[in-house]
Amino acid sequence: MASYGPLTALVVVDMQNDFADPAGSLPVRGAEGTFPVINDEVTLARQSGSLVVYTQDWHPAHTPHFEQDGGIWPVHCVQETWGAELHPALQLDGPVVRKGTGGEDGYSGFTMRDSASGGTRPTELDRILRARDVRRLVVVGLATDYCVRETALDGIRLGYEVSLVRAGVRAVDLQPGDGDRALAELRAAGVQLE
Ligand code: VGL
Ligand code: ZN
Repeated sequence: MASYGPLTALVVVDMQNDFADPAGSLPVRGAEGTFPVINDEVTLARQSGSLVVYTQDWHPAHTPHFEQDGGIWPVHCVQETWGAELHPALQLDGPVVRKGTGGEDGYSGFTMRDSASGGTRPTELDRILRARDVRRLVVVGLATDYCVRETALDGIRLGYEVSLVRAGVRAVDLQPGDGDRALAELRAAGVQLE
């Protein structure tokens, strides 16, 4: 378990039906094993006075993020559909930050990338954390090699101290080893692996 206090926030990344449920459109292998770990972290974080904030991939029906529109992913987490809902087994006890809402590509909980202009714009996440004077993030969720990776790296870039609970993440592994490579990269970037 990670340690918590008022200056730490737990960031729960994309625990949505399409990723976390075997019936989802982009199921992450082993995701069911993260629920008890993440729910325990949520409980401890809240008991310790930490904010818990959840990210939610929230795509329009067409976006360059999807294979059908020129991207690489099957259709997933489409706004207002079952697949985009946070999984019912997840303990929900804090604000939800949506990303990709305007059809942007990209994976971070902090920023969204406009695939036409290449520019990025921030989500609400950094503002929510700064409003609470948060200095340290504990990251869990899906998927290690995409949204967890990008969110943790952006956290470091933005000046947060960042920890990741290994038992609370799983990888897509489009290429075998992607998840392990992401963890090594995160460690090299200064993320503490717990
Ligand atoms: C994610 C692939 C596509 C993620 C989101 O949450 O890691 N992966 N969209
Ligand atoms: Zn997505």
